[in-house]
Amino acid sequence: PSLEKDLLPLYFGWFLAKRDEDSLRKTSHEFLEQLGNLKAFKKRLQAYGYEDKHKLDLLKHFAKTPNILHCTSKFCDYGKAAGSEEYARQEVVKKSYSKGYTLHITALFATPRTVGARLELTEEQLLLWPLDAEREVMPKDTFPRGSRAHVTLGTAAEVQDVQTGIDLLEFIKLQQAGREGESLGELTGSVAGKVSYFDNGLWMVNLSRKIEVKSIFSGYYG
Ligand code: 2AM
Repeated sequence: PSLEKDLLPLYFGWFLAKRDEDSLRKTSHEFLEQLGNLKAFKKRLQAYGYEDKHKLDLLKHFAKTPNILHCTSKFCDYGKAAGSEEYARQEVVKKSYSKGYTLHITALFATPRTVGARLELTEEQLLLWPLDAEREVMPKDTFPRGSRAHVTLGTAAEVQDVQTGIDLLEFIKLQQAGREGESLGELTGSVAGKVSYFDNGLWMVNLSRKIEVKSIFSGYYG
């Protein structure tokens, strides 16, 4: 038997194809522009730490954008993260590596910390979703599997990417508690949909038309 072990990546996930990545970045800009221009948004800036509505530019607020748009399925930290070897060893992970998948974006959301796209994973994609993905970051709550699935589109300075999934679960937790959010308007065009506000600067637009993006399941070793 070989003494060499398989190298584990920083993370496994679905990586957006270049064309769809470019277009999702544009969609993200469009979302932030339209959201920032909503009267209802301008009236509720406190959570974002701005007193003066003329000072808030959401595109600037989310100063950091990921180099590669993706949905993380399993954060391995090159093997240091709990459960990463077990994850990588699964037949379904090996078999799916470098395969193409269509991801379905159902909503876009912004919080004072992060902006992201909510994904609805298919049955096939859920096979690649770790059983404890939600519990890992919110151990006290119970969520349907795949609730945390997202693409980070941007983060405020000093905020880590991992926050995006935690913020998404915060929305879902409120929805599970029966809160639908305050209906505060509609966005149009590529980001058409109803805007809901959940206090503390939590904004979500449920897209009238889901956005589909092509991706490749793979590992990031950078
Ligand atoms: P993200 O999935 O929300 O974008 C590299 O840092 C990637 O791994 C990022 O995409 C990041 O967040 C994700 N990531 C970082 N730390 C993580 C953690 N502890 N758990 C899950 N994903 C993490």
